[in-house]
Amino acid sequence: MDIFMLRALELATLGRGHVSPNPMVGCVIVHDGGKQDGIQNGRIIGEGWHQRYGQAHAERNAILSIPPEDLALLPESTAYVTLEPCSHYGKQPPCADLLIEKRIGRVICCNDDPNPLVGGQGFAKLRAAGIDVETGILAELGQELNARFFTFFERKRPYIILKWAETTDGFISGEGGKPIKISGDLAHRLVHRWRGEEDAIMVGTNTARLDNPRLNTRLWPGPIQAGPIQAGPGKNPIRIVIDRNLSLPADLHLFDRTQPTIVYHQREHEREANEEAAPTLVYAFARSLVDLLTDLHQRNIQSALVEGGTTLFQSFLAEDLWDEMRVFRSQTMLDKGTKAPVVQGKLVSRERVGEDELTIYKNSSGN
Ligand code: AOF
Ligand code: ZN
Repeated sequence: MDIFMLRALELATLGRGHVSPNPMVGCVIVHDGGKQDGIQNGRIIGEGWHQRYGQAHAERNAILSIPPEDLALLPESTAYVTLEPCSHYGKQPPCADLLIEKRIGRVICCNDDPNPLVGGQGFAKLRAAGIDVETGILAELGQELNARFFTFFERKRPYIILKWAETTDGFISGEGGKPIKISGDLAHRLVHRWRGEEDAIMVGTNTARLDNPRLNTRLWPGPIQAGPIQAGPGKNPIRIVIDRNLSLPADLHLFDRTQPTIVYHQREHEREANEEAAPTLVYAFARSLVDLLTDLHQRNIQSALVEGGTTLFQSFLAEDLWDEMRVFRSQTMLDKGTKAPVVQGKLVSRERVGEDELTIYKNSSGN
Protein backbone atom coordinates (compact mmCIF):
# COMPACT_ATOMS: atom_id res chain seq x y z
CA MET A 1 0.00 0.00 0.00
CA ASP A 2 3.03 2.28 0.38
CA ILE A 3 3.30 2.27 -3.38
CA PHE A 4 -0.12 3.95 -3.69
CA MET A 5 0.79 6.55 -1.08
CA LEU A 6 4.09 7.21 -2.86
CA ARG A 7 2.06 7.82 -6.00
CA ALA A 8 -0.21 10.22 -4.11
CA LEU A 9 2.86 12.09 -2.79
CA GLU A 10 4.25 12.29 -6.31
CA LEU A 11 0.99 13.73 -7.61
CA ALA A 12 0.96 16.27 -4.77
CA THR A 13 4.29 17.73 -5.94
CA LEU A 14 2.68 18.69 -9.27
CA GLY A 15 1.05 21.56 -7.37
CA ARG A 16 4.41 23.00 -6.28
CA GLY A 17 4.57 26.75 -6.77
CA HIS A 18 0.83 27.06 -7.49
CA VAL A 19 -0.99 26.23 -4.26
CA SER A 20 0.75 28.23 -1.51
CA PRO A 21 -0.31 29.10 1.18
CA ASN A 22 -2.30 25.87 0.87
CA PRO A 23 -0.45 22.58 1.20
CA MET A 24 0.42 20.36 -1.75
CA VAL A 25 -1.97 17.38 -1.61
CA GLY A 26 -2.32 14.28 -3.78
CA CYS A 27 -4.98 11.55 -3.85
CA VAL A 28 -5.14 8.09 -5.42
CA ILE A 29 -8.30 5.97 -5.36
CA VAL A 30 -7.67 2.24 -5.46
CA HIS A 31 -10.20 -0.54 -5.95
CA ASP A 32 -9.31 -3.32 -3.49
CA GLY A 33 -9.23 -6.43 -5.62
CA GLY A 34 -8.83 -8.93 -2.77
CA LYS A 35 -5.87 -11.28 -2.31
CA GLN A 36 -4.43 -13.53 -4.97
CA ASP A 37 -1.61 -15.95 -4.06
CA GLY A 38 -1.19 -14.01 -0.82
CA ILE A 39 -0.67 -10.70 -2.65
CA GLN A 40 -3.11 -7.83 -2.24
CA ASN A 41 -4.49 -6.72 -5.58
CA GLY A 42 -5.33 -3.11 -6.23
CA ARG A 43 -6.29 -1.11 -9.30
CA ILE A 44 -6.08 2.66 -9.45
CA ILE A 45 -9.45 3.99 -10.61
CA GLY A 46 -8.86 7.69 -9.97
CA GLU A 47 -6.07 10.19 -9.35
CA GLY A 48 -5.96 13.88 -8.53
CA TRP A 49 -4.03 16.65 -6.86
CA HIS A 50 -4.59 20.17 -5.61
CA GLN A 51 -3.53 22.10 -8.71
CA ARG A 52 -4.04 25.74 -7.91
CA TYR A 53 -4.74 27.87 -4.86
CA GLY A 54 -8.48 28.47 -4.48
CA GLN A 55 -9.40 25.63 -6.84
CA ALA A 56 -10.57 22.05 -6.28
CA HIS A 57 -8.81 19.95 -3.65
CA ALA A 58 -7.01 16.67 -4.42
CA GLU A 59 -9.88 14.40 -3.37
CA ARG A 60 -12.42 16.15 -5.63
CA ASN A 61 -10.08 15.99 -8.62
CA ALA A 62 -9.45 12.29 -7.98
CA ILE A 63 -13.18 11.52 -7.81
CA LEU A 64 -13.81 13.57 -10.98
CA SER A 65 -11.19 11.49 -12.81
CA ILE A 66 -12.97 8.14 -12.20
CA PRO A 67 -14.51 6.72 -15.40
CA PRO A 68 -18.33 6.42 -15.07
CA GLU A 69 -18.24 2.63 -15.22
CA ASP A 70 -15.99 2.49 -12.15
CA LEU A 71 -18.01 4.83 -9.92
CA ALA A 72 -19.96 1.88 -8.46
CA LEU A 73 -16.66 0.50 -7.12
CA LEU A 74 -16.16 3.34 -4.62
CA PRO A 75 -17.57 1.47 -1.59
CA GLU A 76 -14.95 -1.25 -2.19
CA SER A 77 -12.18 1.30 -2.71
CA THR A 78 -9.58 3.12 -0.63
CA ALA A 79 -8.66 6.79 -0.97
CA TYR A 80 -4.93 7.35 -0.34
CA VAL A 81 -4.69 11.05 0.52
CA THR A 82 -1.45 12.71 1.62
CA LEU A 83 -3.31 14.96 4.11
CA GLU A 84 -6.42 14.58 6.29
CA PRO A 85 -9.47 15.48 4.17
CA CYS A 86 -10.77 18.92 5.09
CA SER A 87 -13.98 19.40 7.05
CA HIS A 88 -14.59 23.12 6.61
CA TYR A 89 -16.00 25.45 3.97
CA GLY A 90 -13.07 27.54 2.72
CA LYS A 91 -12.63 28.42 -0.93
CA GLN A 92 -13.76 24.84 -1.47
CA PRO A 93 -16.47 22.68 0.14
CA PRO A 94 -15.33 19.95 2.60
CA CYS A 95 -13.59 16.92 1.08
CA ALA A 96 -14.71 14.73 3.99
CA ASP A 97 -18.36 15.38 2.99
CA LEU A 98 -17.61 14.52 -0.62
CA LEU A 99 -15.96 11.20 0.31
CA ILE A 100 -18.94 10.32 2.53
CA GLU A 101 -21.44 11.26 -0.18
CA LYS A 102 -19.56 9.10 -2.72
CA ARG A 103 -19.53 6.23 -0.20
CA ILE A 104 -15.79 5.59 -0.25
CA GLY A 105 -14.88 2.40 1.65
CA ARG A 106 -11.69 3.48 3.42
CA VAL A 107 -9.38 6.50 3.76
CA ILE A 108 -5.62 6.32 4.41
CA CYS A 109 -3.51 9.45 5.02
CA CYS A 110 0.09 10.50 5.72
CA ASN A 111 -0.65 13.37 8.11
CA ASP A 112 -3.32 15.06 10.18
CA ASP A 113 -4.15 18.58 8.98
CA PRO A 114 -2.61 21.05 11.49
CA ASN A 115 -4.86 23.87 10.24
CA PRO A 116 -7.15 24.58 13.22
CA LEU A 117 -10.08 24.89 10.78
CA VAL A 118 -9.68 21.14 10.18
CA GLY A 119 -7.58 19.72 13.07
CA GLY A 120 -8.97 16.19 13.34
CA GLN A 121 -12.54 17.05 12.37
CA GLY A 122 -12.07 15.62 8.87
CA PHE A 123 -11.22 12.21 10.33
CA ALA A 124 -13.99 12.53 12.93
CA LYS A 125 -16.58 13.17 10.20
CA LEU A 126 -15.40 10.16 8.18
CA ARG A 127 -15.40 7.85 11.21
CA ALA A 128 -18.85 9.04 12.28
CA ALA A 129 -20.08 8.01 8.82
CA GLY A 130 -18.69 4.50 9.36
CA ILE A 131 -15.65 4.89 7.10
CA ASP A 132 -12.39 3.14 8.08
CA VAL A 133 -9.63 5.70 8.61
CA GLU A 134 -5.90 5.20 9.04
CA THR A 135 -3.32 7.95 9.37
CA GLY A 136 0.47 8.24 9.81
CA ILE A 137 1.39 6.27 6.67
CA LEU A 138 4.71 7.63 5.25
CA ALA A 139 4.19 10.50 7.69
CA GLU A 140 7.78 11.76 7.43
CA LEU A 141 7.57 12.11 3.66
CA GLY A 142 4.30 14.00 4.03
CA GLN A 143 5.85 16.35 6.61
CA GLU A 144 8.84 16.98 4.38
CA LEU A 145 6.66 17.70 1.36
CA ASN A 146 4.77 20.46 3.19
CA ALA A 147 7.48 21.53 5.65
CA ARG A 148 6.48 25.20 5.36
CA PHE A 149 2.77 24.53 5.95
CA PHE A 150 3.45 22.27 8.98
CA THR A 151 6.06 24.58 10.54
CA PHE A 152 3.69 27.53 10.17
CA PHE A 153 0.77 25.86 11.96
CA GLU A 154 2.67 23.71 14.46
CA ARG A 155 5.35 26.18 15.55
CA LYS A 156 3.37 29.35 14.88
CA ARG A 157 6.25 30.87 12.91
CA PRO A 158 7.47 30.80 9.29
CA TYR A 159 9.83 28.10 7.97
CA ILE A 160 13.30 29.69 8.17
CA ILE A 161 16.03 29.13 5.57
CA LEU A 162 19.47 30.64 6.31
CA LYS A 163 21.47 31.23 3.13
CA TRP A 164 24.99 32.52 2.65
CA ALA A 165 28.12 32.22 0.48
CA GLU A 166 31.55 31.69 2.03
CA THR A 167 35.12 31.50 0.79
CA THR A 168 37.19 28.31 1.01
CA ASP A 169 38.74 29.72 4.18
CA GLY A 170 35.32 30.42 5.72
CA PHE A 171 34.75 34.16 5.28
CA ILE A 172 31.34 35.62 4.46
CA SER A 173 32.43 39.24 3.84
CA GLY A 174 35.46 41.49 4.14
CA GLU A 175 36.63 43.32 7.23
CA GLY A 176 33.84 45.23 8.96
CA GLY A 177 31.29 43.40 6.81
CA LYS A 178 32.55 44.97 3.56
CA PRO A 179 30.64 43.26 0.67
CA ILE A 180 32.80 40.98 -1.51
CA LYS A 181 31.60 38.97 -4.51
CA ILE A 182 32.05 35.38 -3.34
CA SER A 183 29.80 33.03 -5.34
CA GLY A 184 29.50 32.88 -9.13
CA ASP A 185 26.76 33.94 -11.55
CA LEU A 186 24.92 30.61 -11.55
CA ALA A 187 24.66 30.62 -7.74
CA HIS A 188 23.41 34.19 -7.96
CA ARG A 189 20.64 33.19 -10.35
CA LEU A 190 19.68 30.22 -8.20
CA VAL A 191 19.25 32.55 -5.23
CA HIS A 192 16.84 34.65 -7.27
CA ARG A 193 14.85 31.52 -8.00
CA TRP A 194 14.79 30.65 -4.29
CA ARG A 195 13.56 34.15 -3.46
CA GLY A 196 10.52 33.54 -5.66
CA GLU A 197 9.78 30.27 -3.85
CA GLU A 198 9.39 31.79 -0.38
CA ASP A 199 6.89 34.25 1.04
CA ALA A 200 9.56 36.61 2.41
CA ILE A 201 13.28 37.49 2.36
CA MET A 202 14.98 38.96 5.39
CA VAL A 203 18.17 40.93 6.05
CA GLY A 204 19.70 42.58 9.10
CA THR A 205 20.71 46.21 9.52
CA ASN A 206 24.36 45.93 8.45
CA THR A 207 23.54 44.00 5.30
CA ALA A 208 20.87 46.54 4.36
CA ARG A 209 23.32 49.42 4.89
CA LEU A 210 26.49 47.93 3.39
CA ASP A 211 25.09 45.82 0.52
CA ASN A 212 22.07 48.02 -0.30
CA PRO A 213 20.28 44.95 -1.73
CA ARG A 214 17.11 45.05 -3.85
CA LEU A 215 15.94 41.60 -2.67
CA ASN A 216 13.94 40.91 -5.82
CA THR A 217 13.91 38.09 -8.40
CA ARG A 218 15.13 40.00 -11.46
CA LEU A 219 17.53 37.21 -12.52
CA TRP A 220 14.91 34.47 -12.58
CA PRO A 221 12.25 34.28 -15.32
CA GLY A 222 9.48 32.91 -13.11
CA PRO A 223 7.64 29.60 -12.91
CA ILE A 224 7.34 27.71 -16.18
CA GLN A 225 3.64 27.66 -16.97
CA ALA A 226 1.46 26.01 -19.54
CA GLY A 227 1.00 28.13 -22.64
CA PRO A 228 3.33 30.85 -23.84
CA ILE A 229 6.55 31.13 -21.82
CA GLN A 230 6.28 33.94 -19.30
CA ALA A 231 9.06 36.44 -19.70
CA GLY A 232 10.13 38.76 -16.93
CA PRO A 233 11.04 38.19 -13.31
CA GLY A 234 9.51 35.68 -10.90
CA LYS A 235 7.17 36.44 -8.05
CA ASN A 236 8.79 39.00 -5.75
CA PRO A 237 8.48 38.11 -2.08
CA ILE A 238 7.87 40.48 0.82
CA ARG A 239 11.08 42.15 2.02
CA ILE A 240 11.86 42.24 5.72
CA VAL A 241 14.58 44.39 7.23
CA ILE A 242 15.60 44.82 10.83
CA ASP A 243 16.30 48.42 11.78
CA ARG A 244 16.24 48.49 15.58
CA ASN A 245 16.81 52.24 15.90
CA LEU A 246 15.29 53.33 12.59
CA SER A 247 18.70 54.59 11.57
CA LEU A 248 18.96 53.23 8.01
CA PRO A 249 19.19 55.88 5.25
CA ALA A 250 15.89 56.47 3.46
CA ASP A 251 17.46 56.18 -0.01
CA LEU A 252 18.25 52.44 0.26
CA HIS A 253 16.71 50.24 -2.46
CA LEU A 254 14.79 48.44 0.28
CA PHE A 255 12.70 51.54 0.89
CA ASP A 256 11.85 52.22 -2.75
CA ARG A 257 8.29 50.85 -2.38
CA THR A 258 8.62 48.63 -5.46
CA GLN A 259 7.78 45.62 -3.27
CA PRO A 260 5.92 45.22 0.03
CA THR A 261 8.50 45.75 2.78
CA ILE A 262 8.27 45.40 6.56
CA VAL A 263 10.75 47.25 8.78
CA TYR A 264 11.06 45.83 12.31
CA HIS A 265 12.25 48.28 14.97
CA GLN A 266 12.40 48.66 18.72
CA ARG A 267 11.37 52.30 19.07
CA GLU A 268 8.45 51.78 21.42
CA HIS A 269 6.98 55.26 21.02
CA GLU A 270 6.85 54.81 17.25
CA ARG A 271 5.12 51.46 17.52
CA GLU A 272 2.48 51.61 14.85
CA ALA A 273 3.78 54.67 13.03
CA ASN A 274 3.02 54.53 9.36
CA GLU A 275 1.39 51.10 9.59
CA GLU A 276 -1.80 51.66 7.60
CA ALA A 277 -0.76 54.75 5.69
CA ALA A 278 1.59 53.03 3.27
CA PRO A 279 0.90 49.32 2.78
CA THR A 280 4.04 48.84 0.67
CA LEU A 281 6.28 50.09 3.49
CA VAL A 282 5.15 48.96 6.91
CA TYR A 283 6.88 49.72 10.23
CA ALA A 284 6.33 47.17 12.97
CA PHE A 285 7.56 46.86 16.54
CA ALA A 286 9.29 43.66 17.71
CA ARG A 287 11.06 43.32 21.05
CA SER A 288 12.82 40.05 20.12
CA LEU A 289 13.31 37.55 17.34
CA VAL A 290 10.48 35.44 18.74
CA ASP A 291 8.22 38.52 18.68
CA LEU A 292 9.19 39.20 15.09
CA LEU A 293 8.46 35.62 13.98
CA THR A 294 5.14 35.65 15.81
CA ASP A 295 4.23 38.86 14.00
CA LEU A 296 5.14 37.27 10.65
CA HIS A 297 2.90 34.32 11.56
CA GLN A 298 0.05 36.73 12.21
CA ARG A 299 0.67 38.27 8.81
CA ASN A 300 0.27 34.79 7.28
CA ILE A 301 3.88 34.51 6.10
CA GLN A 302 4.73 30.80 5.91
CA SER A 303 8.42 30.98 4.99
CA ALA A 304 11.41 33.31 4.90
CA LEU A 305 14.82 33.18 3.22
CA VAL A 306 17.33 34.89 5.52
CA GLU A 307 20.19 36.43 3.53
CA GLY A 308 22.40 37.81 6.30
CA GLY A 309 24.39 39.12 7.82
CA THR A 310 26.26 37.27 10.50
CA THR A 311 24.57 39.03 13.44
CA LEU A 312 21.14 37.99 12.18
CA PHE A 313 22.31 34.43 11.43
CA GLN A 314 23.76 34.19 14.94
CA SER A 315 20.43 35.22 16.48
CA PHE A 316 18.55 32.51 14.60
CA LEU A 317 21.21 29.93 15.50
CA ALA A 318 21.46 30.95 19.18
CA GLU A 319 17.71 30.60 19.64
CA ASP A 320 17.49 27.49 17.45
CA LEU A 321 14.81 29.16 15.32
CA TRP A 322 15.92 27.93 11.91
CA ASP A 323 14.93 24.97 9.72
CA GLU A 324 17.33 24.86 6.79
CA MET A 325 20.82 26.11 5.91
CA ARG A 326 21.98 26.60 2.30
CA VAL A 327 25.69 27.35 1.99
CA PHE A 328 27.64 28.15 -1.18
CA ARG A 329 31.38 27.58 -0.89
CA SER A 330 33.53 29.30 -3.51
CA GLN A 331 37.07 28.48 -4.54
CA THR A 332 38.36 31.89 -3.50
CA MET A 333 40.41 32.74 -0.41
CA LEU A 334 40.11 35.94 1.59
CA ASP A 335 42.61 35.56 4.47
CA LYS A 336 40.78 38.03 6.70
CA GLY A 337 37.29 39.39 7.12
CA THR A 338 34.04 38.38 8.81
CA LYS A 339 33.77 34.68 9.56
CA ALA A 340 30.77 32.70 8.32
CA PRO A 341 28.64 30.88 10.91
CA VAL A 342 29.62 27.30 11.71
CA VAL A 343 27.47 24.92 9.69
CA GLN A 344 25.32 22.54 11.69
CA GLY A 345 22.36 20.18 11.37
CA LYS A 346 21.90 17.15 9.17
CA LEU A 347 23.56 17.21 5.76
CA VAL A 348 20.88 16.62 3.11
CA SER A 349 22.65 17.38 -0.17
CA ARG A 350 25.87 18.55 -1.76
CA GLU A 351 26.21 19.55 -5.41
CA ARG A 352 28.14 21.82 -7.75
CA VAL A 353 26.49 25.04 -8.94
CA GLY A 354 28.80 26.53 -11.57
CA GLU A 355 32.14 27.09 -9.90
CA ASP A 356 30.68 26.84 -6.39
CA GLU A 357 29.68 23.99 -4.13
CA LEU A 358 26.21 24.13 -2.58
CA THR A 359 25.56 22.24 0.65
CA ILE A 360 22.15 22.04 2.31
CA TYR A 361 21.59 21.13 5.96
CA LYS A 362 18.35 20.69 7.89
CA ASN A 363 17.88 21.35 11.57
CA SER A 364 17.75 18.02 13.35
CA SER A 365 17.29 19.32 16.90
CA GLY A 366 13.52 18.80 16.80
CA ASN A 367 13.23 22.39 18.16
C1 AOF B 1 -7.76 18.71 1.50
N1 AOF B 1 -7.33 18.49 0.23
O1 AOF B 1 -6.20 19.08 -1.58
C2 AOF B 1 -6.08 20.50 0.28
C3 AOF B 1 -6.51 20.71 1.63
O2 AOF B 1 -9.70 27.57 1.22
P1 AOF B 1 -9.71 26.10 0.87
O3 AOF B 1 -11.09 25.52 0.79
O4 AOF B 1 -8.90 25.77 -0.37
O5 AOF B 1 -9.02 25.32 2.12
C4 AOF B 1 -7.66 25.41 2.39
C5 AOF B 1 -7.30 24.53 3.55
O6 AOF B 1 -7.73 23.19 3.28
C6 AOF B 1 -5.80 24.43 3.79
O7 AOF B 1 -5.34 25.41 4.70
C7 AOF B 1 -5.67 23.04 4.36
O8 AOF B 1 -6.01 23.00 5.73
C8 AOF B 1 -6.71 22.26 3.56
N2 AOF B 1 -6.11 21.80 2.29
N3 AOF B 1 -7.32 19.78 2.19
O9 AOF B 1 -8.57 17.94 2.01
C9 AOF B 1 -6.54 19.33 -0.41
N4 AOF B 1 -5.29 21.40 -0.36
ZN1 ZN C 1 -10.38 19.49 1.02
